[in-house]
Amino acid sequence: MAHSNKTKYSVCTICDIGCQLRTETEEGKLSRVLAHDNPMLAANICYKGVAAPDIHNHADRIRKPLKRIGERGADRWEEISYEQAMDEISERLKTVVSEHGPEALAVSTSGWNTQTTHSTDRRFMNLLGSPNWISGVALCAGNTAAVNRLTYGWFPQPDWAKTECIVLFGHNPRKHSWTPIFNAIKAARARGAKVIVLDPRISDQAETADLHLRVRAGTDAAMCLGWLKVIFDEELYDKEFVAQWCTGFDELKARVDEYPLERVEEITGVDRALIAEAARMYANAKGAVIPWTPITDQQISSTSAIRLHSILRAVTGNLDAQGGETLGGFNQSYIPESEIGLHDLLPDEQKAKQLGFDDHPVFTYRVAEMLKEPTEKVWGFPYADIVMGCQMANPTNVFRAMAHGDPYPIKAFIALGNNALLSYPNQHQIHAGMMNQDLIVAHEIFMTPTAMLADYVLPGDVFTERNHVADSWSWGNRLTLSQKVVEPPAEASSTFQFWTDLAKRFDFAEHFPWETLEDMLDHRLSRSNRTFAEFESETFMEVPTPEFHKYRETGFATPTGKVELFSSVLADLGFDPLPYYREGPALSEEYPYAVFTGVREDAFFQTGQRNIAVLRERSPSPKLFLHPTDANKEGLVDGDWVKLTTVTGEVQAKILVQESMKQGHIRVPHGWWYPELRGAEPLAGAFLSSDAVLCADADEFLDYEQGIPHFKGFPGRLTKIAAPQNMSAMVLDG
Ligand SMILES: Nc1nc2c(c(=O)[nH]1)N[C@H]1C(S)=C(S)[C@@H](COP(=O)(O)OP(=O)(O)OC[C@H]3O[C@@H](n4cnc5c(=O)[nH]c(N)nc54)[C@H](O)[C@@H]3O)O[C@H]1N2
Ligand SMILES: Nc1nc2c(c(=O)[nH]1)N[C@H]1C(S)=C(S)[C@@H](COP(=O)(O)OP(=O)(O)OC[C@H]3O[C@@H](n4cnc5c(=O)[nH]c(N)nc54)[C@H](O)[C@@H]3O)O[C@H]1N2
Ligand code: SF4
Ligand SMILES: [Mo]
Repeated sequence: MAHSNKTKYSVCTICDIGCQLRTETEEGKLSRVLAHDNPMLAANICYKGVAAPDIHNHADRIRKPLKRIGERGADRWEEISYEQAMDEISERLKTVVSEHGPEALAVSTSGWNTQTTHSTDRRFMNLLGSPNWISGVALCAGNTAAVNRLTYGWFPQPDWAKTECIVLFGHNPRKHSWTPIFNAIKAARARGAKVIVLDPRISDQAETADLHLRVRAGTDAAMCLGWLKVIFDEELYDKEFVAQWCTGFDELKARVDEYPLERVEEITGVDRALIAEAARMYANAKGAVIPWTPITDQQISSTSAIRLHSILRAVTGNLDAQGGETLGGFNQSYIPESEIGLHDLLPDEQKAKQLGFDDHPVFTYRVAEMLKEPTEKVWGFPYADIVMGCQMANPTNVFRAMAHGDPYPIKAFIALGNNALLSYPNQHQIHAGMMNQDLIVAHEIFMTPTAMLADYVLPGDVFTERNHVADSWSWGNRLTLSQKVVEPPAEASSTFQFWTDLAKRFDFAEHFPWETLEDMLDHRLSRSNRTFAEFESETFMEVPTPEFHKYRETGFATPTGKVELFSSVLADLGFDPLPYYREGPALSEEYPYAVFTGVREDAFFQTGQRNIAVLRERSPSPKLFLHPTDANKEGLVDGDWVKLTTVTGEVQAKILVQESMKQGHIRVPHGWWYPELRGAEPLAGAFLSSDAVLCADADEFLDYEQGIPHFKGFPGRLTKIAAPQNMSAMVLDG
């Protein structure tokens, strides 16, 4: 798609869906961010994107490297030069490596906001010898990608343009939450596509859905088994595809027979007739999709639930099919992140030290190595690091190693564009782990609670201050131009620069041959004989037309070359090769409510933007949703403050009584801290209202195969408290 040279296009990274937006500048500063001028893309903007100038020009942006001068976490700093910071970081990292080995370095990042390739992290770590890279995507699309590979070797994307039926397992895109997906669903509905929503609440998507199944939180795997029961019993599956392309049908069928609808109704709380109706609607549609959802990424039966989505796609003939879901493979004209990462350079013995490798291997190197051969055969390169999620360490194992040295110590921790303290389960353990480090570096744009715990805080640039070509996280194969429109302030720079400058100090310079970010983009575009400058002048976006049924030529990228209904990889690892339902930790008199985290807030992305006035005024305080019956029982009314307690801790928040909530359930929001309490409360109130305080990561809360925590329906109790003294009027009134 060509464009006029005057308009600048940047990919918004305030959230991770990456809308391409237009930018305007005034006197060298970003002044306005606007909707796209291409009518197909013009609706893809939300008020966070519009607020980009408020974020990028904010007075509190970190502009100079900071070095800790007080106790760790005391939030006292001196400004130092970038060169001094990099020299000291490099020396201290060398000391950690010489005392504890290279695996004592852990890096945490979610990659999309720092944008300039997470694979430079991996490249540096692989050269150094550390496998311990973790990411928020372990609880998001990254782990889904890894689990999808078990069944058919890639992570598909919905064919939004042609689908006739959309199934949303919780996933609730809205005008200001993943706007492009919201728009895609809206357009499909306008064409007549049906929407089925599975959600304990009457969510925004549920309100307009054709069918709404109000599942009990955490029971999605059981629901899918019920759907398969109907689909098999009523012979609604694609027999030809199953016969030719799937292994393990009989074993799967026997497993599914263990889930008659009476049992599924009992587990999920949904009427069996409605379960059957939904299964039929999905299976009978000529092209149906189950778009990715974080809901099944974050529950105790996560691996089974994600596998069941994969299996449903396959047996109904919706895999790699028009109106169903497409398997894209690597973009052929852009060197993928997977290649930049140099995963083949990390020795096997270091890969085997990756935390999680032994006990929860599904998204670690252990499975990546098992899938290497078929991946190379089908997709042309052995390491498919889709959505950054396919060769990660397990976060819980990493924080245990940081806190307790078990099974070996992690002593250096680098967080890049990730507020790690609040972004995984069991915040107390993360905190203990961080307090036990010899070196912490945070690459950040604002002073977050995580950055407050660092030895060095490096000022990050933002998406309007660097060039990039976004590759849909190696998931789809669209290429999207993102242009630098202003200079970064003072000494702010990219994570690419950070790794390049660290590599020089470690004698890895030959593997970091690029002087500038644009050099690296030139390298990545060299496969299609273009430079970044040429790409930039020719196009703003390349969208290859999806191809279907490619497996007929190549087979699937699994060990058997087929869709593995019975997973040979899980069998080899000693796990149940067939999907199953596992009940989460039981509610009790002491903890009578099923708590779930999530329901993203329109105004913020995850733990961010609480300091941006135009956004914060839309959502001034954290809210727990409660059904009116439960509120009555607890003697609570709207606006009361409560303490919510679980086995790992307690947080405070306001009550929002909602008819739309499911009885017996409580919603707790993600990511709350109070930038305005910096100086008044330790770590700016990071422990006051953060969901990570409540989420346990003891074994009985973890999915077996991936070690993913149960965020959907864990036990908790409520106690009414007085309005807190330390909060501002904005929080108390809002
Ligand atoms: N407890 C708990 N943990 C969760 C979740 C949950 O619901 N509960 N959700 C999970 C999910 S779904 C996801 S996607 C992940 C999200 O995890 P992340 O995407 O890592 O999100 P945050 O942890 O909020 O960290 C983003 C940080 O990046 C900074 N930042 C923004 N832009 C830039 C930039 O351009 N450069 C630099 N250097 N920094 C930047 C922001 O200031 C912010 O502090 O978290 C997961 N973790
Ligand atoms: N404004 C804004 N938009 C965002 C984000 C943001 O932080 N802010 N984050 C982005 C990211 S990284 C992600 S991962 C997505 C997440 O966004 P979504 O995929 O929409 O997920 P949530 O908003 O957490 O929850 C969606 C629904 O799941 C329901 N639910 C809770 N427990 C269960 C369960 O056990 N089963 C089922 N079936 N449903 C359940 C909830 O009631 C809720 O209505 O949002 C993206 N969009
Ligand atoms: S939905 Fe909003 S925050 Fe997310 S990328 Fe698009 S404009 Fe940015
Ligand atoms: Mo996410």
